Amino acid sequence: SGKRLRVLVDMDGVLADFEGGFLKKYRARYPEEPFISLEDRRGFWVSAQYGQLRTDLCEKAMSIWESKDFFIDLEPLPGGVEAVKEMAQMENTDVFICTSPIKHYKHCPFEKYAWVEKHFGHDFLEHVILTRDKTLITGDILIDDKPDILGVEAKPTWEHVLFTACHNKHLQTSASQKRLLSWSDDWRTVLDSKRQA
Ligand code: UMP
Repeated sequence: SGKRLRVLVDMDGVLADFEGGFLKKYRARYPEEPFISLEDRRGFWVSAQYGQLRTDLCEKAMSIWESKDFFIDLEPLPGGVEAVKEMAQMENTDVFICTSPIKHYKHCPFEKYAWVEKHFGHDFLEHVILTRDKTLITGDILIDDKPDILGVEAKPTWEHVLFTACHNKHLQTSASQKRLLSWSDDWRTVLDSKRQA
């Protein structure tokens, strides 16, 4: 078809190592407290699993990503920045980084823009969408590690491609749910299958 393909790419857990960055800073700040290894992570919400471990650990976990420099210091996940740069250069392809900021807004939205500028360059800020509701954003594909992406739009235009992360790798997903195991996986074929659709 002659139509352009619009790809939405999530940030935390897909381009930026939220889980690794969290665990490193949590252990440094709370060295005496129990923690959950990445191997033992289950469920999208880090705060929920820490809260189950011990009630007060929920807010200790939250204090980590609410702190200054948490989001800007996140390491890129292997191959992600390169893949998005390559997508942005592809013919008939529009790519946007689509990410939900936390409601503690003092640092997070600023640092998300700064992270994109640092790793993609200033011009790529044109390609950033901050939203708490991704169902409102139209696109052909959304690459995201969150298993359930819900919002006010019951029928989002995009097909959700689940990006594998420590918290979702054990999940049984439906036969129709596409997965990308990492950025070494065949993301180009995932895009091409939507172009033909
Ligand atoms: N987040 C929380 N609590 C958690 C885990 C993550 O608030 O337990 C935040 C980090 C991100 C946002 O800012 O939620 C997730 O955004 P998306 O990856 O869905 O864009």
